Amino acid sequence: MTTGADLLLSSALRSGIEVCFANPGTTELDLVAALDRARGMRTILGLFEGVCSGAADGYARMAGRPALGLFHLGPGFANSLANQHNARRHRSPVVNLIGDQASWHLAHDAPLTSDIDALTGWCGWTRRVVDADDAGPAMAEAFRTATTGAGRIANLVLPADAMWSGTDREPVAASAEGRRPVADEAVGSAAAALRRPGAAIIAGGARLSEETLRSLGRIRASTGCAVHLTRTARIEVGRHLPAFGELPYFPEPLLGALAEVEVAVLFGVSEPVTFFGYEGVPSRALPTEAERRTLASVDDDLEGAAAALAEAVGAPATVTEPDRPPLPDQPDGPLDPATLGVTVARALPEGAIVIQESVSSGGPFRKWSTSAAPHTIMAILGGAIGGGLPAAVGAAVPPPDRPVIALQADGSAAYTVQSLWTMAREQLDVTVVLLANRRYQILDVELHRAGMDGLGDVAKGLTDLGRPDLDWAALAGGFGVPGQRVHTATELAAALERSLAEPGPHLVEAVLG
Ligand SMILES: Cc1ncc(C[n+]2csc(CCOP(=O)(O)OP(=O)(O)O)c2C)c(N)n1
Ligand SMILES: [Mg+2]
Repeated sequence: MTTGADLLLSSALRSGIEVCFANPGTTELDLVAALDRARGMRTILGLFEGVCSGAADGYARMAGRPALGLFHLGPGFANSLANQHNARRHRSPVVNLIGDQASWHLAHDAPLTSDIDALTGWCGWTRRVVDADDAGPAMAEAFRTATTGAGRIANLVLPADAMWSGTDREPVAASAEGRRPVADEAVGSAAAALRRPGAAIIAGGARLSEETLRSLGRIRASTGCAVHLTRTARIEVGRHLPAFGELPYFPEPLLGALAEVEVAVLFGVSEPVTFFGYEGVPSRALPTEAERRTLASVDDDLEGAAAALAEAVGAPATVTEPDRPPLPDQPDGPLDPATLGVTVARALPEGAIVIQESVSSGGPFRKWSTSAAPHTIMAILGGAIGGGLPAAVGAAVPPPDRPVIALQADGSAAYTVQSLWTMAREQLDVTVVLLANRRYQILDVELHRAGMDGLGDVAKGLTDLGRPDLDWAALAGGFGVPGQRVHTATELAAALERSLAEPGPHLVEAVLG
């Protein structure tokens, strides 16, 4: 017999979904059985739902198509929410499957019953599957929703009886809706803006490809405009591409970087705002009087728009980019963000994927990344920490196999540490560089900025992760990932070389002074 669960999965497969990050329970057992029968679907267990949601996000960013997330009713899905939030900010295409009580059992308010719609509405589109026959059309609609524009989250709520009942319907294939082309008027308006003094392109959003970045380089070279990047969910980086500065995180340098802008061309992003509101500091980072013109929104065809703008400003096909500073020699001595950044930039193999949840320690690496071998950087834009290790899991899954390096702050790693086990079980090629500063450093920086650094032991105890120190090398070992601890830049360089040469996951605990 073909069940609703079979129809759901065969429709997913027909639409090109090949991976499911799952943490099931009793209401999902028919899906578990159907996954067993679904040829071509790689099913990966996560030991916490935040691992599954973050992995689906990382997978989507690298593969450019959705994976499935599978969750156990409201409580299971609730555990996944912080990384659903990040996925929403990344505009990742994701299809979530959320089991629910059998339809006739719902009214009895059994222990695991809850308001699932209240949770799914918070992060995306939602559709409840009516019965087994509806499973195919529902999956097709979810797929189209998830793949509209840059991408979004589509949630399917699955009553257990709709999954176990039989159906004779055929699977429904859906195709990606994709991005919208940019209108000629928007290109013309941006080209006119770039002829003015004080013109700047502000680029970022879901994805900046090599082709897009080369077009931006051509535009900059021929118009002399400034190009500022916001942090981007996925960006190609390296000495083979034009280098653009990334806008600073803290408000004062952010506002300073944009102070001279008279006309801003927004490309894949809305106008930049400060991460938080601070008393007396404007939320909008561009000068009030600066004109804003949108060339392309996050859902638009950025490659096409950038190429069209390059033509419109009469940019030559190739331009000479300014010389890139060579990477410094391998440093020695204690590890700090600066020595770590150089060491990692030097060690990057061509084609690496760098997951950056480095929080307060990542600046120097990002600076040197533009002088390093060609690689991809994925940041965590939503600001919900605990996205890095799960994203590394997801990024390591789609072919072609590319080595993943997770620059991972310690406090954030502790939220979703179970990711290490999935890396071990799936033998994913991930090297975790665990940035062990033993504190919530960024909160100390914020306290200092707010003039609150003289606070007492209670406050200090809320940003200090010591007493006891987390033993990351041992934790990794416990989850099945070979771990080691290093204290100097030379030791880190040697550990990276070994980890990157061997297949499978590794963790290097880099103790920062
Ligand atoms: C889900 C979630 N919980 C809490 C926070 C608040 N928060 C932001 S940064 C941070 C500490 C980060 O510490 P760590 O990962 O060690 O990075 P470091 O600041 O040391 O570089 C916390 C608790 C958050 N952003 N998201
Ligand atoms: Mg820390």
